[in-house]
Amino acid sequence: MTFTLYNYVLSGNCYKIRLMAALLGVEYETVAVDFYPGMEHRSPQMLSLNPAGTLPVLTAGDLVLTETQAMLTWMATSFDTSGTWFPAGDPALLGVVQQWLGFSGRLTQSAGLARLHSMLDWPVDGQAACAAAVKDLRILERHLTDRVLEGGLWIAGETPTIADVACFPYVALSPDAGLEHDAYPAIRNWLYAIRGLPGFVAMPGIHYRHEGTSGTNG
Ligand SMILES: N[C@@H](CCC(=O)N[C@@H](CS)C(=O)NCC(=O)O)C(=O)O
Repeated sequence: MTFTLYNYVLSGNCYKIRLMAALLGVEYETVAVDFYPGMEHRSPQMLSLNPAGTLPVLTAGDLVLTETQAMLTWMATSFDTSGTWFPAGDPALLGVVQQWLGFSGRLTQSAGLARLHSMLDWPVDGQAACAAAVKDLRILERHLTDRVLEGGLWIAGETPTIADVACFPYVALSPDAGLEHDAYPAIRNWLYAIRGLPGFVAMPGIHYRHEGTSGTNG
């Protein structure tokens, strides 16, 4: 079974799906959507798939998913043979994963909007989005610092989960909105670890761990 991703290459949310597919080694098809300047995500055809008018959209047969967190859950439970990306058998760990999936939604509304405002002049309050993004970066930095003190590296548990994939893009892309990572050593360490995962793929603004290895694992 494969799936189709309605995709915009500069979208951090679309990238979450491309990254998850690459980490799981899953093949899929893409339909390019001209998000900017075409605003094609709000075309009648796209609104009939996703009335919310957002990207990404994932289809697999009759299944239509319009929320990134649901897509990551579906992909991990459908394609991950290790069972570690979505630890369904460990209620406490799964609770933490779900908590940080929720946090990834906050990041879309903070760092994601700050970036859209900065890059595409998106009509939102850029200062408010940046302030919210700084608050979220500090929350994540504190959490990842605690994880390191516990001997951990990932957001939840001993291996990367869909929570890491969900939180990664808008944190990695925050310099696009002028929010550098100098003050966040634990975040920098975590970003570096994700960029080194087997199968990792880059996107504009997020490079491979070792420059010069474009297209292959860093
Ligand atoms: N809750 C959605 C949000 C997705 C989202 O905000 N996508 C952005 C692109 S990265 C978008 O389509 N924004 C267009 C808009 O809000 O008009 C999800 O998690 O998939």
